[in-house]
This record gives sequence, structure tokens and C-alpha cells, in this order.
Amino acid sequence: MGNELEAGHILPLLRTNWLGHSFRFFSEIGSTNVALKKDNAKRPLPNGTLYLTDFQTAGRGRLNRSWVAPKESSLLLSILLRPNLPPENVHWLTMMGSLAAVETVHDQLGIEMRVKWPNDLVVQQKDVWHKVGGILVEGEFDGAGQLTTAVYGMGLNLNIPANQLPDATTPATSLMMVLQRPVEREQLLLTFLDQFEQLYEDMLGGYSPVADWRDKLVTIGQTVTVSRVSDAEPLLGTAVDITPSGYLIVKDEQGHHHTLQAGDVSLRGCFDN
Ligand code: BT5
Repeated sequence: MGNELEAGHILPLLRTNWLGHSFRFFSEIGSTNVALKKDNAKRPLPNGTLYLTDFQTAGRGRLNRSWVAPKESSLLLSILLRPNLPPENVHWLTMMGSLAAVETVHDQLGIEMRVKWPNDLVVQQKDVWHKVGGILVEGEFDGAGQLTTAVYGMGLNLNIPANQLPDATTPATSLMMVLQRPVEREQLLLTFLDQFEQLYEDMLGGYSPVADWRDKLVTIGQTVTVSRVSDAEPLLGTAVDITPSGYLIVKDEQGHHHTLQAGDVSLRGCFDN
């Protein structure tokens, strides 16, 4: 039996109108985000092109961090999109993609996945939020700051056993660890693509994912430590809200409000420990 995520197996099962119709599966690759960006730069690829792999040797997170997952354990994918989002809405793609993942995991597995600002997918285990996935959107902008081309990258830990989970800042887990049984990858992928396509079309039609995303956010109300690339000292405070663009508002110990953009910030919450 071949691999259940190979193109020959997945393509006939797709229920989407366009997402994933251009599809490549790699049994091993450096990073799906990097490969998709490079290939698209050489020759423009169709909107909705999907790259999927079973193993990354140089998986990437934000701020030059890495994404690590054992062979055949995860969903590791990148999607090429041309959303033309105005500057104030560029984070909508991350939000909308996390909502698609949250809905998929709920529908397929009955697990209540949540979001940790700005791009983590988390589940609660023994009262502690554990990281089960992450999103990395990389984009190209035009002169007016509009997001013209974007690569939506997502890693979701499905079948990683406890002894192979990465040693990470936010404790890591997998959906298998939550369910105590292995997760079937193919159905999860197909449902995710359906949800993603629907929400993406809604977003281009004017739907703002902000309110629904905020409902899934575990960060509001948490005590947080914020490290900014530009500052030597971390900022301590409480996450109080997000703006309509998805920036995080943190109130420091003196009562001052700070509006933080995802691009240059790493965040630790009290729930990390
Ligand atoms: C992310 O970055 O969470 C975004 C990860 C995106 C990965 C996907 S996989 C497909 C596509 N191709 C790529 O090359 N990337 C995308 P960030 O918030 O910076 O989190 C990275 C941090 O998460 C690391 O520094 C570790 O602490 C932790 N980490 C790494 N691998 C993990 C895993 N499998 N599960 C949980 N945490 C992990």
C-alpha cells in the first residue's frame, strides 16, 4: 500500500473547487514553505497550490526558529495564495487558517483546539495549554503594503508519541496523546482543505475572521512576558485584547497599554510553565 498522503491517492478524493488541485507530495524536503516560495518565484504556480510532506529536514517557525516533527507523524503543508489583503488585514490569513484547523479538529476528532496569539494551535492537557501546531504565513507585499502573494504554512502534530515530542518553550503534545489513539491523516487533511477553502472564499467576500478567532484565543486575560526583537528588557503585563488587525494589547504593571505586532514579538504566558 502506498502512502495515504501521496498525490495519486489524495487528488481523486478532493472535494474542493480549487484548493489543492495543484498538489505535490514529498516524502522528504527541507521546508515546504521555502520550496513553494522558490518554485513560485521560478514560474508562477496556480492559486491554491498545495505542498505536503512527511518529513522536513529544515522546517521553519517564526523568528528563525525551527519546526521539528518525526517522519510520517504530522500534517506538514504549505498553500500558495494570492489574497490581495490590505495592510490592516494581513493577519487575517493566519486567523482564518487557524479557524479552519480548529473546526477540522473539532469536527473530525471532537477535540477543542484553541489559539495562542499570534500563531500557535494549542490543546489543554491536565489544565496546561500544550502546543499541538503552528502556523507560519510568509508574504510578498506591493508598494501600498497589500499582501499580494502568501504562503500559508502549517504543522499539526497528529501521531507523535510522548517520547518523541520536541522539547519546546510551550510544552508540546500531539492529537494522538490527547485521544490516546492514532489519528487518521487523510480524512483530517481532506476536511481541513474543505474548511480552508470555504473560509478563504468567505474572507475574500468580506467576512472578517477576527471575532471568531478572538473567541478561540486563550491569550486574553493571561499574564504574559513579551520579548521584542527591538528591546533588551522583556515586557511583563496582562494581555487585555486584540485590535481589529489582530495586534495584541498588553497592559503593563504601570497600567500602560502596548500594542504588539506579531512580526517581532515572542510571547510566554504563565500557562507555559
Ligand atoms: C510556528 O513557529 O509555530 C510555525 C510553525 C510552522 C511549521 C510549518 S510545517 C510546514 C511549513 N513549512 C515550514 O518550514 N514551516 C511550516 P513558532 O511560533 O516560531 O514556533 C516555533 C517553536 O515551536 C520552536 O522554537 C519550538 O519551541 C516549538 N516547536 C517546534 N516544533 C514543534 C512541534 N512539532 N510541536 C510543538 N512545538 C514545536
